[in-house]
Amino acid sequence: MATESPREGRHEEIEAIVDRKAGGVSETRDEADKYTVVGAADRRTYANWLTPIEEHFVCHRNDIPDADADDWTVALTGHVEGDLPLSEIEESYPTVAVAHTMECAGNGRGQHRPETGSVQWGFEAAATAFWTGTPVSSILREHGVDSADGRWLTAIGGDPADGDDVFARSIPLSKALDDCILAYEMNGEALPREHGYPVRLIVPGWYGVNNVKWVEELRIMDSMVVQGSLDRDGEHAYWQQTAYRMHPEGVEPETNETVETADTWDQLEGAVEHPYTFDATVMSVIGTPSGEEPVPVGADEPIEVRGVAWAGDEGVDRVEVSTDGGDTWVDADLFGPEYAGAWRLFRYDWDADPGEYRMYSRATDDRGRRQPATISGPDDWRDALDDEAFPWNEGGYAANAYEPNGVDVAVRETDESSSAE
Ligand SMILES: Nc1nc2c(c(=O)[nH]1)N[C@H]1C(S)=C(S)[C@@H](COP(=O)(O)O)O[C@H]1N2
Ligand SMILES: [Mo]
Repeated sequence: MATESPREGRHEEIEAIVDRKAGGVSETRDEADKYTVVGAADRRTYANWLTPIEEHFVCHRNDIPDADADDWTVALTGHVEGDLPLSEIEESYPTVAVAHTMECAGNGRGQHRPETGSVQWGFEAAATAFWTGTPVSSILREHGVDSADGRWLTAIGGDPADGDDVFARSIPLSKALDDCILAYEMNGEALPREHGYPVRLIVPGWYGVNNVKWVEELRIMDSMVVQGSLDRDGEHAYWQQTAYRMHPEGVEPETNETVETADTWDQLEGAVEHPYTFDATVMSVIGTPSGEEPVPVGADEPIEVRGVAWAGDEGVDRVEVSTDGGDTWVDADLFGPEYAGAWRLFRYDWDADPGEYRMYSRATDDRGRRQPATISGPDDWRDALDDEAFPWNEGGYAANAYEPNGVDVAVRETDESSSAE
């Protein structure tokens, strides 16, 4: 199992990433430095649809493998067999680009009270990029797989493990054939090493952990990964069956070979005893006003409240904004690009008088599921859902409460005498 001690070199690596990111991201630590993590530095990242690489958060557990695109190969195993050099993936198959809102399943973990372990993210571990690559379906069809038949695709990262665990994640083969890609570019540039160079899996709308970086093996299986599934040493199922599962304190989640639904919220409502973090739960963040400085307001000039909202495999149906701490709500307009698996922009023209305001946004997905107000205490588990609260869970996963993401904004009268006209 992975060790719990901080590792040499971890801080240097984080500093190097922050340097490459030109200050667009900030360091976020977990107490034992087990993860390499940096998050978006600024709420204003969430006022825009496309997240520049420089502002895209980073999160992984192990050291970044020393990789060379020229001799990187992805092994096809399980119900398929083959070795795919990266050059063949790039040249022999169609090239596509997909938009994907990547959200770490631990986004919002820092809002759990009492605190849970690991990286104390606020809302800064979410971002939207265009990823260029090859459809998984094109590769698998070529190898004789063109229907899912209830099977699973397990992607394995080439990152050297800290302990003896293998970074392996399984997704339903139906999702993989539907819209997943093996990506080798991000926002039109070669994949940066911290984002998975030379090739990673992109699972549109699904939590970051499913988007395996540095992919070295794709395995078609009858079940999701359990111990013994892989032809290699070590712990196979840690990242699928133990970590990234939602459960109350002190509970060891049960191992499953399959689940009746991959929808994370349906699982949370009871379909699976201890849900897997698959597609993202409905969520929104206000990007501007950012609350960092007072907003000047003149007569008849509304303030544009702008942000982003996403809902995993679902569409965003509605975003409401409150400027009075949740007492009253108004509908915002959705606008801009509309891609499955990526967030929508929202805006609301706010006629504000000078004063101090507590602002919230809350989104509803197209199945009518709305962000809860708060995160419950540790004893409630699923019952929290009846009280419009998100269930506190020991790993701090999939949180989407709106109150902890609110922003305090001061509105000030424009000083007419100092204006240039
Ligand atoms: N091989 C590998 N892939 C990985 C991880 C990892 O530790 N190893 N971390 C996952 C997690 S938890 C997240 S949130 C995303 C983050 O992707 P990003 O760093 O490109 O934002 O990568 C995922 N893919
Ligand atoms: Mo993550």
